[in-house]
Amino acid sequence: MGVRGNMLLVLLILQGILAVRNLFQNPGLESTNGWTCLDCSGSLSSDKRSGSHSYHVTGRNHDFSGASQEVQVSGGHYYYFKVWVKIDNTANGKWYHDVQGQIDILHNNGQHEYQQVGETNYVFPGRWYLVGGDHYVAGNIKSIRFYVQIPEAGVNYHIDDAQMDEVAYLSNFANEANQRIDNLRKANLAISLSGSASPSGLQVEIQQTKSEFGWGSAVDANMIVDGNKKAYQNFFYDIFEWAVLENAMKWPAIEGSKGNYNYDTPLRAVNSMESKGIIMRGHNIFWGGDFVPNWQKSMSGSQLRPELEKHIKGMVGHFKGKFRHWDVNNENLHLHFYEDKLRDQYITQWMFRETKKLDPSATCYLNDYNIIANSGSTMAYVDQAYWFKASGVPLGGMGIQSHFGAYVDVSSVKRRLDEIAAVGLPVWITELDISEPDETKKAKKYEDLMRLYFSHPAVKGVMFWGFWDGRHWRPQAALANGNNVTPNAAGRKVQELLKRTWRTNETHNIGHGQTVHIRAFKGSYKLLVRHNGHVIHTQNFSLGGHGNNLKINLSGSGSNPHVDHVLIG
Ligand code: 9MR
Repeated sequence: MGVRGNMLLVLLILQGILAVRNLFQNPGLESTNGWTCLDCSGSLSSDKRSGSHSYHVTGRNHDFSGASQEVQVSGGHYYYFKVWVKIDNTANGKWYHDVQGQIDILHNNGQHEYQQVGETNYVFPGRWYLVGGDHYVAGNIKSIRFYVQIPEAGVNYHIDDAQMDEVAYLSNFANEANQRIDNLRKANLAISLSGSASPSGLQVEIQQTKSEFGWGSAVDANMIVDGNKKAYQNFFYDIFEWAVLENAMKWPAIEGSKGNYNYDTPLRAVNSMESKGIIMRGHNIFWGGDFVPNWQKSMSGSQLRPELEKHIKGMVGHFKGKFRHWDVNNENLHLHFYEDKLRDQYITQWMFRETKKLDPSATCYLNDYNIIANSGSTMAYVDQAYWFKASGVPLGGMGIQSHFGAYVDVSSVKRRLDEIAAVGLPVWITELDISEPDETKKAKKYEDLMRLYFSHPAVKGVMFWGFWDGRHWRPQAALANGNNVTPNAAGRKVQELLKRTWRTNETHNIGHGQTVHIRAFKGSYKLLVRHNGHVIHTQNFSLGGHGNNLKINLSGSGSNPHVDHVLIG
């Protein structure tokens, strides 16, 4: 085989590795082959998302009536299902619909099990939306049928560009993740020594003072400044560099009764943490559902509108410049209080634009749940982000809450994260907790998820949603317990990872003309130069993606050297 033949072979092998096999038959919907309309009529339509056709579903009599395909799977694996859906019309009394990816699992014993793989719950007629998610298929099954469900009968829809594949099982997860961590989170540092003096007994030490990757926690605005809560504060400041106030900035806390404001509580906490070098996220300006202030619940849309404007100005006005991120309209994928009251599907986009206008240095984040702890809303979240981007909304990042129960499976979590990362925006894990009563298991699960997040190129930071069982919305998820805020096994593991495993603190002997090479975690550092144990120089430097060279220039005499300067860069 010639050079060209070899190259072709390499290309073919690479393609085989990179291409995700599509397990749907006729996924492009250019014909009706393989697809069946269950309790409906299906036909080929020229209204397409790509190619020349889509599959049109009409005559739906039940919620389950819809486009479907029987698929081949084997038990003991996760599968991912995705499809683009466009609805034609709305049912009486509705102005948007919930579109669900469903599977009908036929067990060997003849029983059917119906499972939802994911839902996109804010779907308006006339636009293509992504729908789907993953499911773990247990053994003992005969067949599986995927279908697209809408709770209301009579809503017609199109589907196009379907994708189904097996979620890769990560048998070597920790090693692969550690390799990625080394590539992504570390850089090369060289420290060399030259100059007119050439003493012996020289040492260089680097101490990492900050991490480029953000590690933080939600805190209680009162406890973080309360003189009687030192143990709480010590635990926090010992390992975290980022904070978010858990509750004090929510609208009901800021304006519990109309016109009476409490900005003091959050401001006191924010100013105190700022003075200690903590970087903060702002959570949140708006939050729908039951989380709006009570006084708003009976208001009309036209009464509410000026309140929204006043609130956004008040919030951003009081905190401008203090937050790196704003959670603009918390959980808006699921909660549509303001959308419904104002009957305006674009109200969240308006909130983003206003926030960015008033606080240009802050990044505006979406923040939502059921994105990676399960796949209920993963595809809906991706879809929303594409929509915001295409509409020119100043969306700067995707916040993923990450509230886990005891079940943690890194393979499926990684796949969901990959789906989110495909949007191309920075990702923050905004509210990590794992509610697991067994302390040893909890430690391992936190370690796995932290390693997964730290090793993922799209993820820029992780916030824990609290750490102390005396102040945690799910005390079994806490990292520390009791009056002394004593770290439990999970807390000790988190301390170990953040203070030692994923930080660089090293001391090296160095001679004249020598260079010390260190592969170090990215972040901020302090350099100390010692002669016979005495510090003769300290200097701060930072280590980013391109690495760094520190050139120490010594003068003075062999017995009394001093550092002239350190050339950085
Ligand atoms: O942990 C928070 C809890 O103390 C509050 O009572 C509750 C209502 O304000 O909110 C909890 O935090 C939520 C966060 O703000 C948004 N995502 C889900 C969090 C847990 O419910």
